[in-house]
Amino acid sequence: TTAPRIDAVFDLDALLSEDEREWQQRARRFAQERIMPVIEDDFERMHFRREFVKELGELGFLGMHLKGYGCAGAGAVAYGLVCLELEAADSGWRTFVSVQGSLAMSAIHKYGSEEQKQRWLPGMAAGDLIGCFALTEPQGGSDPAGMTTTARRDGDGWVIDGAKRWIGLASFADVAVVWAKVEDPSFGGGSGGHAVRGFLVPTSTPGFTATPIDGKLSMRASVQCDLAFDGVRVDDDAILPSAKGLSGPFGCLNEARYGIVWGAMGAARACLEAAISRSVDREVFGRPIGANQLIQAKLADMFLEVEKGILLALHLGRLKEHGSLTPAQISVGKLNSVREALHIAHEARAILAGDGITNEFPVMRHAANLESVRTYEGTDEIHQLILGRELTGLNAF
Ligand code: TGC
Repeated sequence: TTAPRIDAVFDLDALLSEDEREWQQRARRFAQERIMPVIEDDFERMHFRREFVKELGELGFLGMHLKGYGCAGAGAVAYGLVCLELEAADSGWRTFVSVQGSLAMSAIHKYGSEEQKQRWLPGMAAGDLIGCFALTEPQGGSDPAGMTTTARRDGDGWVIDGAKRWIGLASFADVAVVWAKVEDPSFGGGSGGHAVRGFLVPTSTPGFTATPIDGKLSMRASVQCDLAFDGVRVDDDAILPSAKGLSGPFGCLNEARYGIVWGAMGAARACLEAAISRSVDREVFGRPIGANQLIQAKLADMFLEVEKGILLALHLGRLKEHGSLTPAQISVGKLNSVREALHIAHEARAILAGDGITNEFPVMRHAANLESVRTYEGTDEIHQLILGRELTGLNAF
């Protein structure tokens, strides 16, 4: 790996605490020793390695930014560094940590009752239980206010009907955080986004089905599912008491989008590393291709964007630690990191020439994964429009 050489140019380590560097090293070791030896094969076979979940829990990576309930209570920068190192191996594993920690566990931690937190969080932090986050629906993900999944009052419980799509890890999950519209005005019901409430649905509940989506050419070592809710009955205490309206799920998306700001830079760094090592090893016209000015210009530009992206992520992380990070700032980071990571992956593929399309190098896998990362948690265009609204005061949605 040339990662230490890339790190050395800017000495970003100097901006980190010893504790943060330890988190990063721990994640880098897991990525290199556990994920890297198997990832090409898992990607090829569309295999999600369930046994890693427990190991990630033991390392403290699950819900690591949360306090109490068995969670590590680490800082935002430490969490970001873990996302970066995991995604340098594969976006699927950073996605798992995001869905489990930033989405499902955050929802319970932010909005759950004490009983709900005690019931679910310790097992999820340990990797004994898996959670998923069911927001996006089959007709599209950009406008959650238009969701059609409903929860209606039935005696002292709730009955959920509807469908969700692209729900990560749902077929492995023990609990689903399900966002649905309620009709009962005493629970915030009515029309539009204000009627949205969250429910904790054990996946063993009759009427709940999760079907993995086949034919994906991206995130193949991860699992995304179609969900169906066919008269799914849950008790009164399944509702998240403190999430009222769409600000509930958006509060969790903020957490996951923040992790992507860091994670995508890990994928970018891995592509840059592959391009650097190839530039030194591969000879054409009697000398290493890296001795050509055109290749060096590409490497320099790729390096620039990796370093700028990590510095931006670090700045956002420090703002998050001070409690002042805004959704618009997160949009800047998510849009920039994923867009630049994809560009870097494409440039690396070009430097690797024909071999770049094979799984001898991780570059096509990262490029394919990043197409998903670009789309979920707010597409590039959604983040452009969030920023456009911030700059003009005009809402283009
Ligand atoms: P609007 O409908 O007017 O606002 C609704 C309420 O939400 C509040 N809000 C936020 N709160 C906290 N953080 C944010 N980032 C927030 N954004 C909005 C807003 O203040 C309002 O609150 P209230 O109390 O007044 O009701 O919505 P908007 O006009 O603000 O937003 C429109 C838009 C397009 C930006 C938003 O709908 C959006 O971000 N759309 C993209 C949704 C998205 O990212 N979907 C992808 C989900 S990814 C996923 O679910 C996959 S999980 C990964 C996996 O399972 O693998």
